[in-house]
Amino acid sequence: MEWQERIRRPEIECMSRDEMLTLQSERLVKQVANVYEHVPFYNRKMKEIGVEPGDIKGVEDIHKLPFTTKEDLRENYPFGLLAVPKSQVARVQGTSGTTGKLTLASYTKHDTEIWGECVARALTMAGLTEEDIIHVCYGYGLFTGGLGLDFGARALGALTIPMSAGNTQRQMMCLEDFGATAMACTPSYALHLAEALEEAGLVDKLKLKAGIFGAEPWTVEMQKEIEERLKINAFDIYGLCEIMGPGVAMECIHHNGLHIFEDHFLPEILNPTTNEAVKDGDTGELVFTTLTKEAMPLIRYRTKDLTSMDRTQCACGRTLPRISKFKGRTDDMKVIRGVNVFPTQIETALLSIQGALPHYLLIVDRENNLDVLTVMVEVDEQYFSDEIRKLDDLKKKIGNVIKQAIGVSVRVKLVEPKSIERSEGKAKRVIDNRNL
Ligand code: DLL
Repeated sequence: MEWQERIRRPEIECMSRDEMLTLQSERLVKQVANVYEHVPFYNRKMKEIGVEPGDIKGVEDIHKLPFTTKEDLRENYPFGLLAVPKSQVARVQGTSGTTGKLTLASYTKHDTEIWGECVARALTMAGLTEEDIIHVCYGYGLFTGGLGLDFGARALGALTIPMSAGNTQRQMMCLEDFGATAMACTPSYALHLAEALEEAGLVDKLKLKAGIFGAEPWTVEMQKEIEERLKINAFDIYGLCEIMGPGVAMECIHHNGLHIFEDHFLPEILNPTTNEAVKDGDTGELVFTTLTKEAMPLIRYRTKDLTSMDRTQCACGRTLPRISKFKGRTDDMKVIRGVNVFPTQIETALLSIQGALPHYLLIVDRENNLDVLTVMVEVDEQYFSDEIRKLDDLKKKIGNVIKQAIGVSVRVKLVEPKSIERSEGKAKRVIDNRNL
């Protein structure tokens, strides 16, 4: 398959750095004046630190502005952060954390149009056009995955199949019958679908060429595994409901980081402890200021997502900066006996071992005041039918490779294929039984 370079808005996506800074600065100055006047929360926060709209002359002044956190959204739930009268809110979307209230985001009609446009740019980055048939199996509802991809596919003019999540048998039937050329879901569900399609002997009957996968962290190794098994080109798409939904950043066909649509979302990468900007290439927390959002603009929103910035020219011709694939969130990080561990490090280690399957679960316990990390992983059926020695050897090997990767010993529990529950949306990879 030939992957043709397509750029939906070259006048924006290929702007010079100076032009982009001018555009962002104009938008930032307007947005700051807007929130100061219309959002009591920001008016108060800015007054508290003695900053007035006139102090913000361009993006170089961004560090003077206060941060916004998820807790601020919770405290102002549901409509406390609106910058427009509620009658102008056209929809709400949300995300359910593991506990407590929803995180809710509001959008005007114009916001949803910008959202569709950003996702259409993202789909174009994956080489898709109005000729494509896009099978959307992200959930539809308050979660932004289904509707976000739907808005984007519509703006692109492609044929949209609004499947929503779940019912794998039906997904497979529709993928085959409607001749989808692209599909969109979480990477963990893509893997589950790949497994089911292989068993049904359907992979070669499909016309799929691209997958638009995101909403959860996944490694390059997992990306390759999905590409090989589904025989597609897999693209990483990023976003969060507070800022917009999917389509905040997206990989192009060169798979060299995710381009941020920084004409709408001004990115910063900060050291999460000192709150200072880190150098390009260094990992830090991604922080966004929405430059064009009408209903619920956010200033310096702390995403807790960890990544690094690359401003070098991409082979696709876009000048939009790229962020690296996400290592995880600051709150996904587990401290095991004093060592910081991300599930993605374990995923990379597991996928390098022959015999280990890409289905795993991490369980953290505390025994006699000591943290114990158990890695439960599915392995090839043959290890259970062959001599026990092979199973023991594989277990040792997995333990050693993981110890090398993360620096702490783990317990390894090998289980048969399909023992670990498959996910239809965002996968739950970690169970932490410690009462921290
Ligand atoms: O997950 C939006 C989305 C839908 C993105 C479909 C991509 C595709 P929320 O439910 O608000 O929104 O969750 C946002 O998910 O802060 C990240 O921690 C994580 N996340 C989203 N995309 C990626 C990705 C949607 N590509 C939270 N890689 C974010 C890693 C991701 N993590």
